[in-house]
Amino acid sequence: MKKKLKIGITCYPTVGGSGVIATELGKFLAERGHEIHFITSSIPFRLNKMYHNIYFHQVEVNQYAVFQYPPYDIALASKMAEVIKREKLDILHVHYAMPHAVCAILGKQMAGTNVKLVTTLHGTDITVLGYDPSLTEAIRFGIEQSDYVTAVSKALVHQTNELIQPNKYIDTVYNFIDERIYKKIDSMYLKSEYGISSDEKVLIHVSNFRNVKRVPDVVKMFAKVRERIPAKLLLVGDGPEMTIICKLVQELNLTNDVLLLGKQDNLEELYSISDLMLLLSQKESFGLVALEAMACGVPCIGTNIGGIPEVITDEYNGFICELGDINTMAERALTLLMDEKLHQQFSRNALESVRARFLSKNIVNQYEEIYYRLQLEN
Ligand code: GMT
Repeated sequence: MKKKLKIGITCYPTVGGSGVIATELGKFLAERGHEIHFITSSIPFRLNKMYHNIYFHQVEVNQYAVFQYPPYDIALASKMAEVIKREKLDILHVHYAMPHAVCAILGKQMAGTNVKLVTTLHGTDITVLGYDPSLTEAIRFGIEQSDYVTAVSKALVHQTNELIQPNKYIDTVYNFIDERIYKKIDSMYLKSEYGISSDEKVLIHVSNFRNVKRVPDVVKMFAKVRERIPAKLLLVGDGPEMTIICKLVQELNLTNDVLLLGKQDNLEELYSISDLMLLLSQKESFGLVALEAMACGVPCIGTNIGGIPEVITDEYNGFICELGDINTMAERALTLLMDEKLHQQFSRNALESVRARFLSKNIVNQYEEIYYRLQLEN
């Protein structure tokens, strides 16, 4: 029998795909008997159940008058060192090169042990920070000094190599969802609660409403669909673009047809009443929300950007369109929504894609194998 490992995990614990993946991975690993130590600034939001072998170590960041900025990075490195030593960690798996991999390298040095460092790149650390020349060296350092580096899509591996040019192999390990939660369920009662009639098609977009998510494109594209068929758009989430979106919805006379639902838990209930998911981003290393929707049998329309075409397969479980081409997006949406048989086929294909390529068991196996391989190097 293989040794159970002691694994530290650091991520941004607030809402966001990277925090979700880090937390779900920790939970799955704990179910396999490993001992998991989250080292984060607050309890990861998906850690909503007691596990006897999951521990939480809070990074306390104090504000001192002498510092212009609170020293999060140093406080994190120091906490990592403390946990690595006291808990005798075998692995420290950090999500995001900046600053987490760099903090982990420092924490490992402080601890003076041979803990193995795994870094997972999620996107923003490369697709946004990677363009900032003041950070390139730090990102490269974080990647090169990690014992193993993964990225959540082939596109992100490619982009990292182009932009950062690290002297390091980067493996692709796709994201996953918990299929026990993300599956089609009966939540039809929600339709009547939201005032959606049975002849209306439901489109859904879920994001943090940052500029890169192109939510205005979602609304404009929906307006074109709405001109042809009865439909409702569910906008789920909140963020900096919300005010612009509210205005746009009013300008396009869509207030009765666009439901601004804000941040929501239990997304599977919303996906289960949806006919189509829209992910029209201009930056997206993976697109976890598309995978969540697909697991509930919802076909998707996505842009030809980053890792999206690795999740949504054009003309199989959805459609891939060029960024900003809202006319084609609307045409593709109508093709699918007006053809019941095609929609059913795409819906089945979406479920099959999740089973074939993103099954949690297989993805967690991949991470576990990486950890065990690194142990052999000790
Ligand atoms: O999409 C965001 O803005 C949040 C960000 C995050 O840190 O959670 O998401 C990134 O990581 C997710 C999980 O790997 C990916 O599904 C998202 O595509 C990626 N976001 C971007 O690349 C913009």
